[in-house]
Amino acid sequence: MSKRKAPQETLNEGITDFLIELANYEKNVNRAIHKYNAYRKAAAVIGKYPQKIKSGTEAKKLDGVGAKIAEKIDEFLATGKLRKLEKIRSDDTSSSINFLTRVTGIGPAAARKFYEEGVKTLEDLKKIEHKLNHHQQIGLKYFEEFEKRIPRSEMQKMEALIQKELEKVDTEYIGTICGSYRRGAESSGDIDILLTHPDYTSQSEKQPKLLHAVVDHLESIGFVTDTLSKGDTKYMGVCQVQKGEDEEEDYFHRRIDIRLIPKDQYYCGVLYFTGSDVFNKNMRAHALEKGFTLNEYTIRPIGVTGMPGEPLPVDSEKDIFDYIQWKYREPKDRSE
Ligand code: DCT
Ligand code: MG
Repeated sequence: MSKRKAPQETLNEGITDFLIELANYEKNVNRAIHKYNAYRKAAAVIGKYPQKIKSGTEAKKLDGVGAKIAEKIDEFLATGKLRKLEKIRSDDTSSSINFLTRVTGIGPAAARKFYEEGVKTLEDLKKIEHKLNHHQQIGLKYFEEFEKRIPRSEMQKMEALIQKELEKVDTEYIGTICGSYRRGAESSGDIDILLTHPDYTSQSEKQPKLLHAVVDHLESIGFVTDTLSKGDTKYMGVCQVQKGEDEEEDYFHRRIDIRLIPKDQYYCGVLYFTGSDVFNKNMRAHALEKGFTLNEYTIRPIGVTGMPGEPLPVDSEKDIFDYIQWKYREPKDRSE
């Protein structure tokens, strides 16, 4: 999961930017995940709105924009800023905690703990490096590089490389790069790969080797450079494209996650990890209305007792849309 969402380049980017800043504040400093979700939902719906918003009242007509956000939009339109944000930005606790959570491996709770111990800046973190866990140490090592978004051209290069190398390990692998890249984004925060193999289903034994063989191979060719964590089904690490002979500058180190998913759960996984997170929430809510419970693994009908039944068979993303009687939406149309 990437730490920072791309700033939106839309008609209403002033508004969407302040909503995303407020969302991050609620998540990182207050650990108020519902408020975080509410701000992200409002930012997504306003990001797609095709006109320049002229008032809070106009925005309030959109699903996900309530009275409080409408008020903030009015203040922002009238003054060009927001007192609440000005206050948050100038508050030492909020700005320090917010900053610390930008390091991968440091979540809201760890950030608050460091802050209470007097650790507030990158320099402070470097001084207590020995106290950081391995994940956090790598986060610190590549702090500046991980902050940089990955241009689509580089994502395409990595996709070609990964598909080629997967084929070398075993021709039967199926791999998909999900996340914002699959939605067509011009830049991405990280690389989210979903991997499956016909030999591996939710009924078969665990097969961590299927994941580790791929990781080891990507490491052997110098593409994977560091490991943050390596489980049976989820790998988190760091990769880097090797520069060509005619290229001057090194590529940046990038965050890469690889998940091994049973074949029968693959398309629920692809759907979930393609996102966006706001789209996923809306789709899950719609599924519930139609009597299904949907998550990153399965879609199950909810019986009269309210208990979810057995997972339904799924062979494509479209199957999932069909079950809940939703018109299929291409990845590029899944921002909200
Ligand atoms: N996801 C979700 N809910 C979350 C976090 C993630 O549904 N709370 C899903 C949707 C997107 C996918 O996981 C990958 O997450 P990110 O990498 O954080 O999102 P992204 O859309 O790929 O954005 P970015 O370009 O910043 O990586
Ligand atoms: Mg991503």
